[in-house]
Amino acid sequence: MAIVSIETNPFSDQRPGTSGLRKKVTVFQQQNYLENFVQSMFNALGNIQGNTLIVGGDGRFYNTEAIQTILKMAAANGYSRAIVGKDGLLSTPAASCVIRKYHASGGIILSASHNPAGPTGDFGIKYNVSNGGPAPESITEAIFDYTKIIKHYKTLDDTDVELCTIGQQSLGQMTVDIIDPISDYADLMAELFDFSAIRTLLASNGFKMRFDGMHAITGPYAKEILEKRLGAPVGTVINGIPLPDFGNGHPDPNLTYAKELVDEMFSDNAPVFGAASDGDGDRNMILGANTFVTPSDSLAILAANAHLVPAYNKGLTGIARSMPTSQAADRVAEKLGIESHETPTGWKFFGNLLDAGSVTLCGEESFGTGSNHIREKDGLWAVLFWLNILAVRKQSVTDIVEQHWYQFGRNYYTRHDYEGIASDSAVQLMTDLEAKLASFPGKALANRTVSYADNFSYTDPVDNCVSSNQGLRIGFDDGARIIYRLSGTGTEGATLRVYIESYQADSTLLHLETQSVLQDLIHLADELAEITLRTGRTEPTVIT
Ligand code: G16
Repeated sequence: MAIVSIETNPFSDQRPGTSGLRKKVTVFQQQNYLENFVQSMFNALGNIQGNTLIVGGDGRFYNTEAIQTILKMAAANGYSRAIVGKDGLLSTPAASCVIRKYHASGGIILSASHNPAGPTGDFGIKYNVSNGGPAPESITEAIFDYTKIIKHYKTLDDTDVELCTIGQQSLGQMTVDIIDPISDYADLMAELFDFSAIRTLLASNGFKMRFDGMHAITGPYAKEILEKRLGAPVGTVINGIPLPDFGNGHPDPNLTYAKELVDEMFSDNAPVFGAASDGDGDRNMILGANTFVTPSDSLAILAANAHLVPAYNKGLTGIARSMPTSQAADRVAEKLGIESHETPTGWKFFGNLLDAGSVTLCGEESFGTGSNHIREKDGLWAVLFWLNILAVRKQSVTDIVEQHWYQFGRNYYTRHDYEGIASDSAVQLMTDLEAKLASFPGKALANRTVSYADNFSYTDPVDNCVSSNQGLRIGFDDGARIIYRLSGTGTEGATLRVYIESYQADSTLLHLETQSVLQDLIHLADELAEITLRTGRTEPTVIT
């Protein structure tokens, strides 16, 4: 068990994206690729001697191999303790929970979120800091800087750790604790929500729910919490066994990929409540019988009803949303008289606001919602929050959504994704559009007047760090917006995301079809950025 130093050469493509480093499995399998990134993480963190590290992942292909490599390198680099989920499993929210609970100095999470898995699929790695949240840009950029100059990495010449046995082992000078990946997280959920009210709801006549684990990490968590602790009938959780290739599926909980659930929820015999989570358990999709709740509306509705839930009944301090998320939550914050923040895309931008106590709830259009209970977005938490509201209000999901619109008005909202376009055309499209923005304010377009047009830049109110180049925004005098961004999570070519929103307060116009309502803005978005002309695409790959 000697510590060995291995010579290596830098890779040029290890800059972390929106949420860590995500690449094809085959890229990670290159000799020293993972090792270089992990050593660069440790170098960027500085003094890690004697620290505790949490390690776990979403169970996708290459998870356990990566964990063995990481543990040996952690021991060789001076960590004194590693805490690892049994079988190498930890959902992203559970990892955040245990980092906080065991006062670890940080954690390494292995996941490419909702991206498909398997030998030809995607893999990913990210570092979370001691508050349980994703490392801020200052750390991810420092990691990237080290990846460009790395010459050696340190590891241990030792046998693998037994990941399947709960208990303590040693690896060199480091203690390795294999823990149950579910219980700490499930206990936290029981502290936040009224489990007794939810239990009564789930047992009540006529109430039926379905949760789709999409063969990813949340299946065992959902079975433990919904079926065991809350008494939902066995079978409530479908696709509940995590598989290394996610059953060849695409565990992205949206209307396109959660097809089995969506078909059931829009059938004649639909359950009252349906939900799904993603590969690593941090995303959520909420459905009622024949109703899809947009993630932006879901955030607003959770905020407006938070007083009904034990953990939040003393009030919220504020709400934060990512810039492209609809402005629905802002209206709730205004009514509650609390702070409201607009941050760039990426959960890491919520960390400082949560730590400072400026906000209690956060959310993103990309099916992410969470609160100050941890520092990641949390899929099952959102499901339990909705169940708690349903248990207290005793109304259907549809009624709750409609009443919300009557009270606050409706932000019609859609996202159009153009996936797999050539990276240089995508960058050129954004550059050329940005050059035109200054001429837009004051112009009449799509029967509205442009109020502002800019490239979103964010100054963190806590540490004053500036994050620029966060998406092109065109805002109109009636509150409508068109936003363009290039995704930071894809692994092939570029994905252009176009986010379109328009507000309606007239109570006779709240039940229209979203794409039709937004038709003029959708056309305008194409025309201004010349999407069809430049990409040859006549329609988006995914419409949400
Ligand atoms: C990650 C981030 C989210 C972000 C999402 C989409 O989610 O944590 O904050 O909204 O990616 O990012 P992009 O639009 O750049 O693709 P996840 O669930 O993939 O980890």
